[in-house]
Amino acid sequence: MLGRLLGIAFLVTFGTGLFSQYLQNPFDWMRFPTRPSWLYQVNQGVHITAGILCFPLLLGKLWVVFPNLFQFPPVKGFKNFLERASVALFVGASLLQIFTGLLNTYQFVPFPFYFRQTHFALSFVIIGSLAIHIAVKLPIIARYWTKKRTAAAGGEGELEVFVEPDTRATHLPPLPGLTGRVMSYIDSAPRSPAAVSRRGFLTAIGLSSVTVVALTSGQSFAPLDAVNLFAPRKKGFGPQGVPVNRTSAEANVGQRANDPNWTLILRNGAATVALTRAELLAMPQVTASLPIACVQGWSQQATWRGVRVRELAALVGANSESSLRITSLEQQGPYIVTQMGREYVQDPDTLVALELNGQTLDIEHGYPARVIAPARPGVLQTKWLSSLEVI
Ligand SMILES: Nc1nc2c(c(=O)[nH]1)N[C@H]1C(S)=C(S)[C@@H](COP(=O)(O)O)O[C@H]1N2
Ligand SMILES: [Mo]
Repeated sequence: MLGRLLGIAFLVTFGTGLFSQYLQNPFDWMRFPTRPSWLYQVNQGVHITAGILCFPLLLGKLWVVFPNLFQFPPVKGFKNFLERASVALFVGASLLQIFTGLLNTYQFVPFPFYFRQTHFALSFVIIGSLAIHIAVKLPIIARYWTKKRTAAAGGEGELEVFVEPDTRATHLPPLPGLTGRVMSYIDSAPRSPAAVSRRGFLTAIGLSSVTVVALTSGQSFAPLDAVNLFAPRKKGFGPQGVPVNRTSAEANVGQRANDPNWTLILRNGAATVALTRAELLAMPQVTASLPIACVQGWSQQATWRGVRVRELAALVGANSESSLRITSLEQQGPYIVTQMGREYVQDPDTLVALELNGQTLDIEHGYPARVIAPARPGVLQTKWLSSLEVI
């Protein structure tokens, strides 16, 4: 039962993770939906929540199989070696994945490798070794479900107990009459059945799952905001009611962002236009209600006001096929330059925002101007804009 839930959680995190990865690192031919505007918010909320759920599920599953991890002799032949190696890879990679993933959501990255690349690569190791694991166990799984059906249909016959070779049957309590129940008991029973009952064990896993999700997922899902006690960010907390990921001090942009001579540079080949903040404010202003949705799971709906990006791009002759290269005033760090595909450029809600929640954009949110677009990862919503370049 834990294995099945864990399998679902892993597939969900894998799918949502792939979506997030390709939004940030697309192949040229990739296009993405820009609606609904909360698409990425939900994707990432589900990704992080399912990832957090993996803690009780994976630790519970490991507890169940723990004695099996230390068999003697450790390897019985080549096939057994392959099987055990894939399980070792699976367990090691999964633990590393969820622990580093959790630390990353708290922006605590004490490991000597790039988080995102490692997280991405490990996800394939995990899904691959999981596929091998399931393939190896397929006969047992098939047999389990066949027996269960027979039992449910009231099928008669001998009480047959199927146990894995290493299970010590003497440790089992007296067997009740139902084949399906007996086998599921063996399947998931802790190896010292006297210590914890099956029901007690599952209740503990269930309660801890509900607790960790309830106390953190309010960062992504508004109805649980009130009990969000442990997530790294809280809705509504921060300047202008929006959390901040990287401050202007950390990004070291204060001086350039507050420079009264700041202009937004629009470029298309040789054509260049420079607009002051006053000139931007003199253009038609559009209001859009869009979330900031961080890869780390937290998100916040906000009201943004500013100039349509497609209108600015058109000033330097961009057309509906044009993508943009977006540059920040920041001088260091991985997100100075980002690219925006044409589907976002063309969306009427994609703005160079000048106001947030009815006030001049706070410097922590990207003053003098920032990009905000529907259904994009927060990390691509560039703050402290410097230039938009048609590519
Ligand atoms: N120039 C720049 N823009 C940036 C960042 C940054 O570090 N530098 N952080 C991004 C990330 S990771 C997120 S989640 C959002 C957060 O926006 P906020 O701080 O206004 O809430 O800004 C994005 N824009
Ligand atoms: Mo972010």
